[in-house]
Amino acid sequence: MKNDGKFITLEGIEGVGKTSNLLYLQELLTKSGQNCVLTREPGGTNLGEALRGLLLSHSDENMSPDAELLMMFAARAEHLSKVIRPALENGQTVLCDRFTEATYAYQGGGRQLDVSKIRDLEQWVQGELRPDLTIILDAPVDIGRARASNRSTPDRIEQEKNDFFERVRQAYIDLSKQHPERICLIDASVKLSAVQKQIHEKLVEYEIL
Ligand code: T5A
Repeated sequence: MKNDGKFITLEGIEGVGKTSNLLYLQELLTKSGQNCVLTREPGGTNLGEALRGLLLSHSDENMSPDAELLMMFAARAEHLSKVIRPALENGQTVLCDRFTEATYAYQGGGRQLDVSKIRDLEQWVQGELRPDLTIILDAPVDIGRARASNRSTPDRIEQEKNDFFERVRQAYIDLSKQHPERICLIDASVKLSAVQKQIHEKLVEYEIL
């Protein structure tokens, strides 16, 4: 695949500031002359947004962890084929609010699914494509949850208990250690301007800017 554009993803537990900082990233990259496409997972296409609705809405019937995992990748397959790959081939920079690292963190860490299942699906759906840079916004669970709860009522995943989110956070920290060449962790517990300063420094360090 011709892959001229950069693929950047933003990750972290609930409420750490992904949406706020995605807009900051867009501003920085646009100023530097890059043509950005902003998107999110699960979502980004009609099918993906419909699956997002099913994944995040409350239901009387429990969803099995395997069904949850497969729906994340079904949405991702559509997103890659309709939005991400075409934009990268067109030389655009793709800024995505969550991607496969979220699956490792939530379904692998949180739900404790076998990571080899995730790895197999990642290889099947993505082939060799991985983000050029993943920024993980890291903050203690109570800070993220407090910020998120100020803003909206909890969705199906947000209603999980603290130990679930502690496992998610730890899985993100582990991912940043396993793939330091493309995944970095920054401290998101500090005020927004201090988070943005770190993001700017990482873009320079990873030669995106
Ligand atoms: N999921 C997703 C999986 O389980 N597997 C997968 O493979 C994928 C792709 C998606 C859900 O799906 C799960 C994970 C999620 O549970 P989502 O909407 O992407 O949901 O995720 P949320 O974390 O729920 O997104 P939020 O919009 O709630 O949180 P954000 O985007 O991290 O936070 P943001 O920017 O909206 O900020 C929250 C509040 O905090 C303030 C903001 O102003 C806002 O009010 N804030 C700060 N306040 C003080 N200091 C700072 N530094 C601040 N930064 C932001």
